[in-house]
Amino acid sequence: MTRCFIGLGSNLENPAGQLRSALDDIHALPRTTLENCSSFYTSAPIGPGEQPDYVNAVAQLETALAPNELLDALQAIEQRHGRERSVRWGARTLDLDILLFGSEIIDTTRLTVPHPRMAERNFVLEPLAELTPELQLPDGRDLATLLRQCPPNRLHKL
Ligand code: A4P
Ligand code: MG
Repeated sequence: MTRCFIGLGSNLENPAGQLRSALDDIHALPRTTLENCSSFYTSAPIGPGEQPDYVNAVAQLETALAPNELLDALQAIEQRHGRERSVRWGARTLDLDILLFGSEIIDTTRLTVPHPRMAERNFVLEPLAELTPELQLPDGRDLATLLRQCPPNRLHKL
């Protein structure tokens, strides 16, 4: 089993409800246990145009799935939540990102892990620190340092 962290985000159609039901779906994944989930946070949108605020959280899993299988499963959940991919960083009903997959470093056409933008995003780092304040990234950087260096962005615990 591998410990992984998933970033959840939504800013359309009852975002907190989207996250709650996504957690139920993750809980039901084969060969996977949902171990923990952070608080939910509202956060100012990063991306083009006018968009509603996001609700973000981080979930901790143990999985026997391979990284690609986990990505397939998460994308299937996004699809069931009516996710439409049109504008990059555009508004969405549900976004599930693999933040960390054990201590693996993955760089394929489909998958980059650790998630390349997590270090700049307090809506990822804060909830992650709630779950594992002592965490070190596979490249040796520690979460506490990244949090101190992270650019500020409006964030409120729900
Ligand atoms: N992909 C590569 N690596 C990964 C990974 N580690 N986890 C590929 C998940 N997917 C990964 O993703 C595009 C492709 O990335 C996938 O097909 C997969 O093969 P997508 O979900 O279709 O598109 P996206 O999410 O719009 O693009 P991107 O670049 O992944 O966006 P981000 O970085 O996820 O940012 N502001 C706030 N406040 N809160 C948010 O949650 N989220 C975004 C999305 C922008 N602004 C936000 C938030
Ligand atoms: Mg995404």
